[in-house]
Amino acid sequence: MKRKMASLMVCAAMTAALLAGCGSSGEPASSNADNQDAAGADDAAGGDDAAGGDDAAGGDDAAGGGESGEKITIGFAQVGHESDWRTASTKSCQDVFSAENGYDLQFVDCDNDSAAQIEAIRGFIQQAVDYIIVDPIVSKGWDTVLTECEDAGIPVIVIDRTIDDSDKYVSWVGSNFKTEGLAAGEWLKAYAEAKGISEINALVIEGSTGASATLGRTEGFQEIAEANGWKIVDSQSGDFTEAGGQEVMESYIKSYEGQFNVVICQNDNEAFGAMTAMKNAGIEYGVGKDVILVSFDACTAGLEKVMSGDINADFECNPLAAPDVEKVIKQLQAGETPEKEVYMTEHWYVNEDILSSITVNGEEQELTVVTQEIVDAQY
Ligand code: GYE
Repeated sequence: MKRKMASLMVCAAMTAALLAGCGSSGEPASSNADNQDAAGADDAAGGDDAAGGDDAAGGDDAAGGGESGEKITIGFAQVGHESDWRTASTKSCQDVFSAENGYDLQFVDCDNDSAAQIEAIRGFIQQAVDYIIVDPIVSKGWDTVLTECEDAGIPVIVIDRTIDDSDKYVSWVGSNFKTEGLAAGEWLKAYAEAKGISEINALVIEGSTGASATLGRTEGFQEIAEANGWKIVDSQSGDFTEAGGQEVMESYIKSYEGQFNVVICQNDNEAFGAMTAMKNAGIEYGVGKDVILVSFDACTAGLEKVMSGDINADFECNPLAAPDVEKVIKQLQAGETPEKEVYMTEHWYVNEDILSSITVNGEEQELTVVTQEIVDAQY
């Protein structure tokens, strides 16, 4: 209950922020940073520099080259536009780093192309932005370009997915994906026990290959599967998209019909695709049906499917990192050293009121039954 209240309060605060923020409109497009002036060209108005205005360091922007009153320029190399989660993440950044708040946001949608993402960052270096935000499509291959950022004196803030082969960034704000995978496993274990299901034959639809979100969720779930002797019948990438989820599920049905009783989708959009494939094949999934369906993200549309009983459990990944990223930038502006790692708060959502909590990493964590109120408050 306490966690639920906290969640609702955070959401209420976000709604207020969204209303106050008034979004800029970065178009999903190619990796050419030059045409991505998402924050608009009305920089001259910058009287009420919200980010710089209450700058503890005083007039001069410590990190930027700008004089007092100038906007803080941020280059944001976003993964793409593959999912509801991604849309919420982009909106969060565009709302917080708006012109009204004192920022000039250069937004680049990298369309899930790692090479394009590196080039976007090089474009930001050429533009001499004050800060770079990157959500790394894949976890490896970062040291060279991050060294270039360091040499240019541009602080890099990583959001969401992690970088595993370089530490040349000032801060990372995101989620513990392995914990999410462990939570899904612990929930399934407790749920199967409560329902008297003795055998688990699971199909996994993974996220994009090489993404830390995929690696962590896979590792966490596998750990619990191995410890309990479950069979993972197959595990393939659906690329975090609805079309990918449907395609993988269709091929799973061809190969394994009648041989699975659990489908684990590593995001909501894949779950929607898997639902379509199962529906078309006449396979019944969800609460009280033949196949237990588990998802990650818990965006609004995912929670609606939990409430309707189509998805049994959904493990939240919070996409609203931008307010925490802004805190990091304000600390840098003030000459302070931010935390190297900032973890988002998230919740585990279920349809049935039969288990109140699970134990993850030795810690008791609440399960929240989805209600309309919760759906309405979600991003
Ligand atoms: O789960 C998925 C998105 O990196 C955590 O990427 C993120 C994942 C999220 O496409 O929906």
